[in-house]
Amino acid sequence: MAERPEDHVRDHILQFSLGKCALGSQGYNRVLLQLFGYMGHGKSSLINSCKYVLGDGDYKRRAKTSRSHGGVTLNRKAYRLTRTITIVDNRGCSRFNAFETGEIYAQLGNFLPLNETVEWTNDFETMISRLEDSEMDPNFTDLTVPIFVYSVKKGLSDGEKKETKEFIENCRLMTGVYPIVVLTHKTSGDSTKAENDFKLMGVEQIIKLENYTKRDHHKTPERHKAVLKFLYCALEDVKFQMKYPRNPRKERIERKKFLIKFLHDRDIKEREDRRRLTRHGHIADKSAGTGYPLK
Ligand SMILES: Nc1nc2c(ncn2[C@@H]2O[C@H](COP(=O)(O)OP(=O)(O)OP(=O)(O)O)[C@@H](O)[C@H]2O)c(=O)[nH]1
Ligand SMILES: [Mg+2]
Repeated sequence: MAERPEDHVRDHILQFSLGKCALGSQGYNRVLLQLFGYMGHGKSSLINSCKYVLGDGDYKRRAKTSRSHGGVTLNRKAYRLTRTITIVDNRGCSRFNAFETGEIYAQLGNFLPLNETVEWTNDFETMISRLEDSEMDPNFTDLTVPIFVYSVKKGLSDGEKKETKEFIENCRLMTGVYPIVVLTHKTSGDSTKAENDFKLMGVEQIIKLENYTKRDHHKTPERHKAVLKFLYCALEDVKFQMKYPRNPRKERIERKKFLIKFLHDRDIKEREDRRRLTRHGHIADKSAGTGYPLK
């Protein structure tokens, strides 16, 4: 049977090695694709799609998916895609304000261990104590690419756009790369509008696709190509970053500084909000806070 162009892309992904980058591996030994997004937008399904497209076997639901509403994935779990690439599933967020995202920035900076149940917390002391714990076994060797998964079925409100823009900008500050946006449910909504919304937020790579699911995993060339394109783009991003000299240890320290400042500012704001609300006779509501950038 004649080789199809997508077979070359698949081989390229399967054989990708950091050692073959322009300046060698520079101390990294793994590419970590870390998924984020709202609950039920297709993060776990994207992992299953990647495994399906890169493997030779049947469709398997390796990462557990939800029926519809989301909130199914609670732990952060890593799945090995190739010798070099690992993809990380994550708990979906209900919002992307400062109170939800602190945990994500700690994950992006590789300050939290993989494959462990981690209680999400907003408490400043607990977060700082976790950062200190991470020094026991510091991770300098993972090169992280953030992936924001968004279903075009939903549509972003103005408030969500503002929060998401700040989140995306902070992801860049934490990892050095703009997140790649994967728009799922491509045929169930206005994907062009969603694409434009994310472009306006500064996102450079936007992949529109229809995930393979348990209910519908009939292989089609377009679906296959879109999933491969997503992985190919992530590796192109990695190759670009690796053209420049990097210092993983120094980068980790810079990220830690960002994170501590973010957590500190958030704590102060939370206390102020609480004081103000208590003064007015209301009970403070953490989820009512707005997002603010790391800078
Ligand atoms: N038609 C279609 N269905 C999808 C697509 N992506 C996900 N689904 C379905 O949407 C539902 C939610 O998908 P999940 O992959 O569980 O979403 P998630 O983001 O992991 O959800 P949480 O872990 O709960 O935050 C499941 O029923 C999937 O089968 C897609 O691109 N197209
Ligand atoms: Mg999930």
